[in-house]
Order: sequence, then C-alpha cells, then structure tokens
Amino acid sequence: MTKKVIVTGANGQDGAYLCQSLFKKGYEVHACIRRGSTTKTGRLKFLDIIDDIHIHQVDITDYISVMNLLKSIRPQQVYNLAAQSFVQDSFNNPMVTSKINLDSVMNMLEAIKTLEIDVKFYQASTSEMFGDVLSDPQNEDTPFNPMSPYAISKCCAHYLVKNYRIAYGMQCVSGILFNHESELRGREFVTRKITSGLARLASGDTVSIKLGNCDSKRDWGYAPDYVEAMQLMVEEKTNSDYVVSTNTIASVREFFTMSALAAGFKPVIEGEGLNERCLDATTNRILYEIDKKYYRPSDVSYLKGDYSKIQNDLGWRPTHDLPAISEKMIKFDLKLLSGSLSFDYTI
Ligand code: NAP
Ligand code: F7E
Repeated sequence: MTKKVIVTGANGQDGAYLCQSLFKKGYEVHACIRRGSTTKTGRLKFLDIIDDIHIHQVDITDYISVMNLLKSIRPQQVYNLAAQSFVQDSFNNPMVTSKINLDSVMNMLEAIKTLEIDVKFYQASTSEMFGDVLSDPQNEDTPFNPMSPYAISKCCAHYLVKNYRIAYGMQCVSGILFNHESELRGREFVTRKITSGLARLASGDTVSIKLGNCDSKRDWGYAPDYVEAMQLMVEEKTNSDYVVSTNTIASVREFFTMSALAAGFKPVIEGEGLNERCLDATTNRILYEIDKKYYRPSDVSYLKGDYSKIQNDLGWRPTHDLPAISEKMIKFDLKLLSGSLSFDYTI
C-alpha cells in the first residue's frame, strides 16, 4: 500500500527537498502550505514536482483545520517543518514566532491523539536550542540554553513532542538539525545573503554587502543530505531524537572568504569590530562592510554538532563539506543573475 505523508512548510527549503525525495521514493505526498492571497509554491515548481503532489492550503495554527486535514488524509507519516525560522525576526515578532513554532505542534499532536491515527510524527528541532553552549561538541545529551525567542519556541515544541511520546506512547521524534544550506536557501540567511551578494558584485554591481557578527561560528551542512536524515528517523522502529550535523565549523568570515574565492575575487579583510571590511585585491572594491543593524540582541556565537548517534544507529553521514556547498550556491546565484536559470521562491 502506498504510504501517505503530510509535509508542513512544504515550500520552504527543507520542505521542497523532502517532498521531492519522498515522491521519488513512491510516497503519496500531501504538501501543506499556508493560506495567502497567492499560493507560494516557487521551490516546488523549481524542483518540478508541483504536479506530482497534493497541495493543501491550511492554517496549522488553527486546531480545527489541523483536525480536518489529518481526518481527511489519515497519513502514516507527518513531517512538521513549517516555522517562522529566521532567528533575527523572532526578536521583532516573538508572539508570531511562538504561535507558528509551538501552537501548530500542539495542534498536530493533540489532533493525532484525539483521532487515534497510527502515524509517525517528525518535529523540526534545531541546534539553536543549545544556544550559549554548555558543552562541546553538542550531542543528544547536551542541555539546552536558548538565546532567542525562536530557540525558546523550538525548545518548548521539543519538550512537547517528548512528553506526548512518554505520556501517550505516541510515535513522535525530533531531529536536532544544525544549520543546513543549499541553492534553495532563503536570502535572509547569512550564507545565501553572501553568495547572492557576491554573484551580484561579480556581475558588475558596486554596492557592498552589509553583514553583522562575522565571528559567529556554525556547523553548516547541505540541506538535501539533511532531509534524508529526517526520513531515516521516521522510518526507524524505535522513537529516538537525533543530532544531525557535520562535526566541523567555520565562521561567517571564513564562509565569506571561501565564497568570494569561488566567485573569482581575491578577498582581503582589514579592520576590526564595526570597522571591519573586505576588499577585492584585484579591483580594490569593497565586498563587505559591517552594519550594526544585523547584530542580534543576543546571538549564538558557536555551534558544533556530534552526529555519532545517527551514524552508528542509522548509517547517516553528510556528503558535502562547506567549500562544496559554497561553490554550488555561488554557481547557482551566478546562473540566476545571468538569466540562464529562473527561480523565485517568493512566489
Ligand atoms: P524555511 O525555508 O524558512 O521554511 C519554513 C516554511 O514554513 C516556509 O515554507 C513558510 O511558508 C512556512 N511557514 C511559515 N509560517 C507559517 C505559517 N504561519 N503557517 C504555515 N506555514 C508557515 O525553513 P527551512 O530552512 O526549510 O527549515 C525547515 C524547518 O526546520 C523549520 O521548522 C526550521 O525552524 C527548522 N530548522 C531549520 C534549520 C536550517 O538550518 N535550515 C536547522 C534546524 C531546524 P512561506 O513559504 O509561505 O513563507
Ligand atoms: O545566521 C550571523 C548571525 O541567520 C547565522 C536558521 O535556519 O539555523 C539558522 O539560524 C549567523 C548568526 O542562521 C549576518 O548573527 C552575521 O550568528 O544564517 P543565520 P541562524 O541564526 O544560525 C538554525 C539552526 C535554525 O534553526 C534557523 O531556523 O550569522 N550573521 N551577519 C548574520 N546573519 C544574517 N542572517 N544576516 C547577516 O547579515
């Protein structure tokens, strides 16, 4: 029998890759998208799967809508990826962030319990929950120390999933995923902001990129690898949470430098603090400058994962290192600017 799967946040970076991967494996994919004046399906269209999956416009912050969705589809698996996922925005909009990131999880779990559906539920937890880290590297036993409304909403959702598993024996797991990027990454996140900005500069534009905290270090992986990890977690018989990471780190500055080299620049960094900037040694043009508006009220300075558990239990490991990811993103952004490729995830 064909397995039915619901994916929320289906037109996000991970949602789109996940829908594509699930469809290719023969699942009946029900893609859940938020209602708006226009339906945003840009990534699903780009991956050429829009006609292969079922699209549902549902407000997952509304319990009745979630009940109706689950009742009508009766899926075997639910991947809950919808979120206000931009950490910086969570400081400006903490209530909206909590509503989507926590209430929707409560709605899903409560509806599954009430309907008594035999379903495996996946929650998109995050390395941001480790926050100001309390041990290094971070694994499944590392205590949380969240530093933003986003991270706090995700911690609450994480504990909620754990509680439904313990209290009601429900099949629900959380993947604690470290940062993962790709050609389909949103432009507000620093990696894509950098690669799209560098492509713009390489194509002749002269306005420098403005960045915030370049000392920040992250464990960056490749999104298509990470959606495979999600599926392994959902397919496994025991209900266990897993860290998904690459076990390597780079600073924002290091990511910028490798991306600038991939775009054909010769980056030279000078100055410190707010006076830091990066020049191209060949043309003397400014590639980036610091703008304090991109600093966060409280930032996470360092995250490094340990993926031993998922490697040992489920055989998962990352297939892309950061220079390879950066090069893919730069090439993609250069193609978009030259017009040889067309993609707009905002529609
Ligand atoms: P993303 O690209 O921002 O996608 C999030 C999706 O959620 C978008 O499609 C968005 O819809 C949807 N959404 C936002 N508000 C909604 C609402 N009120 N109702 C319904 N849908 C809503 O994020 P991502 O990178 O794919 O991440 C997927 C999930 O993993 C998120 O839960 C994120 O918090 C979590 N996560 C991400 C990372 C990472 O590094 N990428 C790491 C750990 C955890 P629109 O398209 O309409 O805006
Ligand atoms: O920031 C610094 C910024 O916004 C990374 C989400 O997917 O991963 C993501 O959250 C770092 C931060 O990602 C700029 O201060 C410097 O320290 O790309 P980001 P994030 O906050 O790590 C986690 C795992 C998630 O769960 C989230 O959903 O880069 N930084 N200058 C900047 N960041 C941005 N966005 N823009 C800058 O100009």
